[in-house]
Amino acid sequence: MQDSGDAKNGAGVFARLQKTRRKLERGLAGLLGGSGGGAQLDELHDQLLLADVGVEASGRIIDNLRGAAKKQNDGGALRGALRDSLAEILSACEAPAPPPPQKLPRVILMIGVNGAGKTTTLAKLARALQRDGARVMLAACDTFRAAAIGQLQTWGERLDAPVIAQAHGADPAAVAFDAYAAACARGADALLIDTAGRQHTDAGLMEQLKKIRRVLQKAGDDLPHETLLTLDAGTGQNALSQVEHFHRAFGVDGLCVTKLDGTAKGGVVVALAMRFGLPVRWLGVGESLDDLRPFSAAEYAAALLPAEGGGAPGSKV
Ligand SMILES: Nc1nc2c(ncn2[C@@H]2O[C@H](COP(=O)(O)OP(=O)(O)OP(=O)(O)O)[C@@H](O)[C@H]2O)c(=O)[nH]1
Ligand SMILES: [Mg+2]
Repeated sequence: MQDSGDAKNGAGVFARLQKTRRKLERGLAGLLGGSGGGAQLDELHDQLLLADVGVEASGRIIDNLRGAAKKQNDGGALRGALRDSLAEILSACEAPAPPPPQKLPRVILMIGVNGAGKTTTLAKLARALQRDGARVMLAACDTFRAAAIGQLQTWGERLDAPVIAQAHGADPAAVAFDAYAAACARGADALLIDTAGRQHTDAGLMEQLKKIRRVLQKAGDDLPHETLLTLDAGTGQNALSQVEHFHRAFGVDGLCVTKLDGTAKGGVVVALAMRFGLPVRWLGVGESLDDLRPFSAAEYAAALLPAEGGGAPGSKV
């Protein structure tokens, strides 16, 4: 799948992660200029926690750095070792794109708590697929919130993609089934299914999602081909409990982490990598259709902590 122009120009994740990067840099400035001694490492540990990197990942990073500091104890080496350590943890989230399904359309189910960015990410993903030449259809299975159907229809108009919808309050599983039939009949390459958001602890939401899946599976055992959980990076460590709940109660194939442009909590992706190692498929870096980036561990680590001098590294980010 192609990247957007912004990312190609080298201003992708790197440019949009500036709030998190600034916070990390401010916290680390004194330390990274120093010798990497014990007290400095304790201070660094605190700063990593403040950047939402999480307890487990911060502990692992400090252990790695303690080893590195014994061999080479200047600030530049410490900085490089810290970035390598972030990249190593983040690499748990890198996964190849899922293989093409046996039968088109590819069906992607978007799930997540309310306001996480599911619908916006679905629209961005539709745009990315279209850019690769796919004919995309959308299914309005959030029949819970009154305005949700109209919101998806507006995206559909902008994308010039058909939207299959029923009335507010209709059975989401019935909408999904109809949408799949329509997508098959019209020869669509991809069907993106929008769902309702509620608190992840809401048993009714999980039952509704399971019913959507059960009904889809009447048409094909492997449906949906991909279930993507959307997480708002700004929720910080709460994102971990969202993943835990959704993964246990429903099953998740990959993560979309949104709103990275507006938060200093971008370190949460490191915490997610350490705890779950689930593929991070997409990053949301703004509200417009082109503000979606594929995830790369090395690029993300370099965006969090660039080489000294701070400019965008020679990579794509
Ligand atoms: N800055 C920024 N805003 C985003 C991003 N993704 C989504 N948003 C905004 O977040 C808000 C909620 O997004 P939605 O896509 O409606 O979220 P949702 O999960 O579908 O919400 P519900 O349908 O209520 O469950 C909207 O105002 C979006 O424009 C992002 O990557 N960056
Ligand atoms: Mg929505």
